[in-house]
Amino acid sequence: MRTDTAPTISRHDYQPYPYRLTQVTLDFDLDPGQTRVQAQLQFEQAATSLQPLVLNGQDLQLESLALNGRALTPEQYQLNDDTLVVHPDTGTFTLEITSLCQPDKNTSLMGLYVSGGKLFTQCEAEGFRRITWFPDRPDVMARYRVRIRANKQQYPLLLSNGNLLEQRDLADGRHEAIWEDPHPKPSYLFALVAGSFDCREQTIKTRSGRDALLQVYSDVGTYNKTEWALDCLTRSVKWDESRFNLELDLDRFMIVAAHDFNMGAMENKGLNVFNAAYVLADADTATDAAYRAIEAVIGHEYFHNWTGNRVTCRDWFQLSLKEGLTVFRDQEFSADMLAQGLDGAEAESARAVKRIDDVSTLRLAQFPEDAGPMAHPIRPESYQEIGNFYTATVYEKGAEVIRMQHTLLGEAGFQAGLAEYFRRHDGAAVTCDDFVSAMESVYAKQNPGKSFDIFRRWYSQAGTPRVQVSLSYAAEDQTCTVTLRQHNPPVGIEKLSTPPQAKPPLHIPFALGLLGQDGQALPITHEGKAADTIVLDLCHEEQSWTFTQIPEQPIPSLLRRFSAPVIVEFDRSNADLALLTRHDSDPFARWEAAQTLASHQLLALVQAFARNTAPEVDPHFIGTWRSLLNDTSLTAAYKARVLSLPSQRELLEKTTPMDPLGVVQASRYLRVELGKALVEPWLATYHANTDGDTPYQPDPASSGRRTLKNLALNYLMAAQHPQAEQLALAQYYDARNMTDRMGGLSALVHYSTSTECGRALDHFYEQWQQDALVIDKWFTLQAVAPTTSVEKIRALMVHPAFSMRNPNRARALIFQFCLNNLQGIHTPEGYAFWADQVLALDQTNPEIAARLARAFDNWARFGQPQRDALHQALEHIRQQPKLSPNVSEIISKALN
Ligand code: 0A1
Ligand code: ZN
Repeated sequence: MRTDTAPTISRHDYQPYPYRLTQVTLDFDLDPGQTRVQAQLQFEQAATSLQPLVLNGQDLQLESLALNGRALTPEQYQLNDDTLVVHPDTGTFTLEITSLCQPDKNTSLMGLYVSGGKLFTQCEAEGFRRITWFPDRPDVMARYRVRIRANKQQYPLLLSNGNLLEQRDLADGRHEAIWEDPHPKPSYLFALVAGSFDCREQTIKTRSGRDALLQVYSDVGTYNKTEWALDCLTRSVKWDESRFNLELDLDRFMIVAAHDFNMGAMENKGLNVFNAAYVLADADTATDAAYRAIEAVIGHEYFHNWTGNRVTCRDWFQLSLKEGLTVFRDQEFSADMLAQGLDGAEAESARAVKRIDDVSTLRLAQFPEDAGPMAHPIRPESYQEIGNFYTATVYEKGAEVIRMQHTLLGEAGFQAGLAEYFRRHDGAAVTCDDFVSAMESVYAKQNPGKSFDIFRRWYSQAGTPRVQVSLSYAAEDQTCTVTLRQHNPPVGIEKLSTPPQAKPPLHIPFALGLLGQDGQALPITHEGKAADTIVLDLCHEEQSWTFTQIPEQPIPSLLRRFSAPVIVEFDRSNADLALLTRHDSDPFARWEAAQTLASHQLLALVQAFARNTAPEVDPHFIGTWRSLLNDTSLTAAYKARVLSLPSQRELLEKTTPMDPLGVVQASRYLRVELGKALVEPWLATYHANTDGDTPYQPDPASSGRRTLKNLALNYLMAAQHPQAEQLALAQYYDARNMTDRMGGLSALVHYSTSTECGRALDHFYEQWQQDALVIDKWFTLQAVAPTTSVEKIRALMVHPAFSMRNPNRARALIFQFCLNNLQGIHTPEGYAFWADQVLALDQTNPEIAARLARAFDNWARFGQPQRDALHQALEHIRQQPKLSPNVSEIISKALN
């Protein structure tokens, strides 16, 4: 049994650091086997008395230590595994530390590590302590000057944050570069990169007329794949100027692609390091989805330059301060890019596509998290391992909490609040509460006497609130009364306290519209204005609003635009949902109505299969789908969203107890039935959205058509239409872009029973074996194929192209199988396989292992036999002698 459980760190225990760090000078002598780092740190007393100086370190070998130029002997300091304590005798002093680290032994990909023969650093959240002894916390900000020395042939390029001051050759084939970053920063934003790269660059003029050099560095030979990335970066810079009034504050902004990377990308000041998957793209190798993801991640990291870097977090409990806000900003950037050149309802519908995708992600990843053992507020109260708190809650729910502030303040008010935030806090390390206060200052001006006192609770309350809706209509005086009632049941550790702690009500902006029986909008008069959509401020447990001059019994359109991260409880008939599906003028709510209808149908099928009764598909449901398919007013991108069935994982969340195999059966059955019943329109849709010979562009309109075409192909394959396999094969072999190629191959992998599928997979491998990102897709396709078993995955793991050390590859095969192949994973062998892989990954990369460990957080909600089997698999992990603190925290919470 494991003995050393990591201590729990609490938000309330925050203490300011007793010293200011005025200057950091780092000398790197790079060598993959052993790198020597000489650090010179200048400190100034910040507390009222002299206190011991505590520095963090991990996997470092200390060579020497000097205080104000005098070497310290081991009796003069305390050194243990993770801290070094020095006792300064003056308020202002310089500490010189020489230490060694071993990049090529560093498989955690935190600190300084080797990837593809190059050297990279990753310091967020606590990686800098693997580089040198340091006050590795975000509220200690300093100016950095960095000298890098390395072999010139092996590492022709030496990069760090800021500006390049000098570069020169040294003896013995080595060279050096000196970088200086004029902006004070916390250690988590430090970066260093060394190696051989292609570089694509462009000089742009920022709004004030300054020149800025934008550069994208990638593997030698991949220059042709960085055009899109540089274009995304340029658009990000322009967008932040035009929409948020924020100008680039650097002369040089660099992005570097790494093949081994734990996350998506990292916003190091002026030197972003990216997972290559979010940099490299061309028509032959990247799908439309990859192009959009690159745009989102490049935007996200760039936007951090202001929201995260200029104003940073006081401590890691405030992570959502930068992440929630920056996710909100990247979501808005992507939505604006989709709506470029459009206006009115067309622009709204284009933006809604992004909103739909974001809400789907939230429901898929965050809602279950908020209902499970890892539930935490967007500003967590405690953690054992901060790496475990880069969660959907902190990021995605955090973004929803920012979005609600945007809704409450309006665009202009939100901009004013943000300007106030920068006015107050530029250059500082602050808290979520500081952000809310800046926003509140504008809100209180707009709404005299009101505050964000209740709104603030979103930062401290876990769980997805439920909003019960009831509506009554009085024909005699043409009034309609809407009552909203909120409750937020206990989640996670809250369930352990008896009696359960009551959770106070939240401030929920609830957007509402009313439709007449003919589907037309019924304007609502609220706060003196008449509008088709109004926003109700729900601040108490229960509130009612009465609207007058409503000429008929209305059908409500609820939580338009998904105005709050809540679950709406309102019983309504499928007939009303069908009406909303056809007429709701809010494109988000319209999609929601179609999804709800589909969920009702799917859940009825799950039940039928569970009871062994004949499955039936409601002809009205098919009718609704037909009318959507034939609706010429919808864009292809929107139509593809509205006609997609809820994912199996989303549906699984709705079954009680969770019934994975029933969900698989029901999903497949409904796809087959929809395919068969609508064969002609699917076929027509397929052909109408085939772009012929036009050269590939990743623009929203043509990628929308490809998405819809591929959806049609899947329905036709599901229905075993006689032409479908030929269409899929032709699409695969003749494709002139990766979206079509993957669309064809994926349809085959999911539905074909012929040997053609295996041949196509072999052909794909042959053709793309040199391209790691494409081969990731090849592994993923097989991981999620319905026929794939544990045995097949084990066979793929011994394929020469598979490596557990590369996070992208592990995610492509292992994570995809465990998370998205319900049929394959929910078997006794599946669970044992999952536990084995968590333990195997934990030996080399605890951050990644802990993510896989979370796959069955919700084990207790499964029916038997899954529940007992999952419990056993979790126990098996818990019993292992040497778990990392990362995995240990996850497993112990799951078993709590
Ligand atoms: N701040 C980054 C996320 C990130 C966090 C940790 C990392 O290393 C383990 C890497 C990146 C972002 O939000 O993009
Ligand atoms: Zn971020």
